Amino acid sequence: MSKTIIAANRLPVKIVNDTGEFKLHTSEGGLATGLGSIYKSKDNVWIGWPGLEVEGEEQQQKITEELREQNLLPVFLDKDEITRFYEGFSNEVLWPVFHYYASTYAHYEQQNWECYKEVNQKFCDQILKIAQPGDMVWVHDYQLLLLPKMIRDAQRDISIGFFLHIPFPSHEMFRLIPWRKQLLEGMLGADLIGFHTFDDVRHFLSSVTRVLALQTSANVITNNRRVVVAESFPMGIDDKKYASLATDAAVKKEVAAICKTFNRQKLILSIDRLDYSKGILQRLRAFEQLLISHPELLTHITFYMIVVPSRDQVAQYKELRDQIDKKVGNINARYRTLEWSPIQYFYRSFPIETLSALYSAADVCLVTPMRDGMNLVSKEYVASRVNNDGVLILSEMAGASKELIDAIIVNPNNEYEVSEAMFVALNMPLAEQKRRMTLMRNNVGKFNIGHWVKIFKERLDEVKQMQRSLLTR
Ligand code: GDG
Repeated sequence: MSKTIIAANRLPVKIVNDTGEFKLHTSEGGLATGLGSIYKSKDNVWIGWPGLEVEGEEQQQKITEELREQNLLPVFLDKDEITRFYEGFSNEVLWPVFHYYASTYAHYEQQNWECYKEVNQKFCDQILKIAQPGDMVWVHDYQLLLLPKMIRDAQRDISIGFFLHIPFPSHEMFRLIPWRKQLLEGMLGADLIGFHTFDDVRHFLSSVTRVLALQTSANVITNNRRVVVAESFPMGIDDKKYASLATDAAVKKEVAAICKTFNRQKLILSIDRLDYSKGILQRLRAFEQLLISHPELLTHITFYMIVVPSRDQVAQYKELRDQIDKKVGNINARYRTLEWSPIQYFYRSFPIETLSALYSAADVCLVTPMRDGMNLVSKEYVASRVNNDGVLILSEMAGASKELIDAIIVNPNNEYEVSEAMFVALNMPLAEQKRRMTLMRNNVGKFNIGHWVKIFKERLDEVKQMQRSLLTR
């Protein structure tokens, strides 16, 4: 009986060090939910880093045993690997280059590259301990670009799928990376390579032909006489979970409390991880522009901005946080009154119930990344609007803008356009809100996370069949 092995940088659980004792917390992330039906059944396994340094073999052994009961297999990383593989290479080379921030934020260091290779090999070694011919391995994201080839070289008779959760940049960006050739070769170890959008596929194919001089026909690449397919699979969310949270009694109580606090003010909401790609500073400037252009809105609107701490060991992220603190402080100091503040800013994470209450309470959701693979927050807002009202403002640089075309689509670099979009959204007639939201809700409901998992797996099976039929010709 063949099995499915999922490999991602992080396990779908978080290990928390509770004063010397390690405790497991389940993750509510979209990927964990979507792949839950796979890794929890039969002999299937999810391999990944538990998100924390665990010292000592005894402790590691104990955690491994606990995780095994949940079909999880840990790859432990030491301090040096966290610094070099995770922070140094994944987040200071791949993340900035793939989000078009090469010149500002990328640092190319040979030692970090060496460590990136070693950690990918560590994942491979774990997989090879359990993989049998006929199994399927589904590798996720930019931290593991080399893994498909490593597995392929060691074990040929296996189905390998790869999915990139962040954008794939244009060839002009990608070619800047000193190790571009090895990275592409690594990805091409897979049989099926998935991206969120067709543009990502296009960029990937263009790099494959220019950097590796391989032959492509439409979206099929011929690599060493083996065909590899690159295709777009826009990731969805668990729409039913957000719809049912929105009608949950406890969440409704929270919504009522939020509405009472803000009286009859209109709420604009944004939720992001701390990241320069999310356009948080530019969004704040657009909000300030709104207050300048439309002073009649003062005291009638509140911008509720949640920024979730992320990668705060990396210097650029600390700096960004300081800049956001300063900008929020400036705007609030300039426009606040005794009873009112234009921005309610939170630098922490919240339980999903609170997010749901905010999605329900917000008249406008502002999602304006400078670049984003997909952006699930935009879809979660839509799924939460069970009354079909509310307005989504969405950056055209987010993968989600290719699907949620009934949002107000903006260029996040154009602060005037974003501020005017906010004005339009705050004044949009209910009938128009409902028309747009209904169309978007249909899309989010139809192309949900279950659909995403299903079509990726089916397509991988088809690619394997195509490879076999080509061999027997
Ligand atoms: C990467 C790509 C792509 C946020 N704050 C809290 C919280 N969240 C949850 C949201 C949402 C998730 O985190 C963020 O997902 P995004 O898609 O918006 O962004 P990334 O983290 O950058 O994800 C992205 C995604 O991968 C999937 O492929 O869409 O483009 O960059 O689900 O709800 N969850 C809780 N508390 C919070 O305070 N519980």
